[in-house]
Amino acid sequence: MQKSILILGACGQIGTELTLALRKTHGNDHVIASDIREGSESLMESGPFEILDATDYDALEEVVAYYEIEAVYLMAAMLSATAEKFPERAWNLNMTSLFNVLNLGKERKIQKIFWPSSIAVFGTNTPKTNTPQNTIMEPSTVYGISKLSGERWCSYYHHKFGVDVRSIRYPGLISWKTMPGGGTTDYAVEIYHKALSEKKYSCFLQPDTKLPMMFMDDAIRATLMIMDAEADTLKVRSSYNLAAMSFSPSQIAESIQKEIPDFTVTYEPDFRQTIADSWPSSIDDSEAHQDWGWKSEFDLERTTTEMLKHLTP
Ligand code: AKB
Repeated sequence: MQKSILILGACGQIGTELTLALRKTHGNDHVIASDIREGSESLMESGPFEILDATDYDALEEVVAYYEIEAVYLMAAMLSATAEKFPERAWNLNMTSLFNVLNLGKERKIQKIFWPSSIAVFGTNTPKTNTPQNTIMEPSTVYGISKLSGERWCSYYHHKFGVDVRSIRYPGLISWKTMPGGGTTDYAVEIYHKALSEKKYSCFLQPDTKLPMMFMDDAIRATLMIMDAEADTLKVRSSYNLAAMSFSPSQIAESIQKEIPDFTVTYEPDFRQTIADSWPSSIDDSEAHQDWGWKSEFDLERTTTEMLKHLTP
């Protein structure tokens, strides 16, 4: 009998598209979406869904046993900006959910785990451009601290208990199906919506703040690729650097203005500026290229074309 896949946090920005992509490959009935709230129509109607809190070990164990789950994608997390407002809740959600899934792996109740890390693991003392895989890591945000700790636990569970956990350090993600929530890179999605609805946008970062970014199709493809890779090709068991493009708010504004010439942007940096200033502006992802063949496909121009095409009413 074909075993199933469970997505925790399936209604979020990545979870929604990941669930739909996995359902396409593995069949709708074998990909179980779960979250603490219901999601989009396409997600809810295309396959099984469970209300599930990823921090509740007993409930999670029950769903894993019921559906004969083989692989878990843990996409539930509190992102950087919200985590600064609720540090203990962020730590509890981000760490308890990870321990729950790692312990299911240790007890051989599941065989494979995907857990997302982030460029937030880096800090102000990290080399800012072409940031290497292994470098100084001193995150200054609650979210970054939880992601760096999580990476160390993934590596520990892999080496000590043989848990097959795989991870990517996602850059900021740009998508049109589901809005992001609570991140510092969210401006790069909001800006497209506002360009179309109001022809103006007030950006919470400065015009020249360059950050690593990726279009969602690339992010989903990378996630499926690392999960399909042969276990022994994956030399990094903390989390892989991953890159596609880097741009600043003024550069994304310019690329939108090529299509909507009267679009204007004003800049009113808030507390998220400090978070963005602590992150790299570009990432060296050569180990992902070497180990599992990663190569991005979407640059800023192509991303803008896709975003405006899909969001235009
Ligand atoms: C955030 O901005 O918090 C996230 C991230 C870079 O991990 N998008």
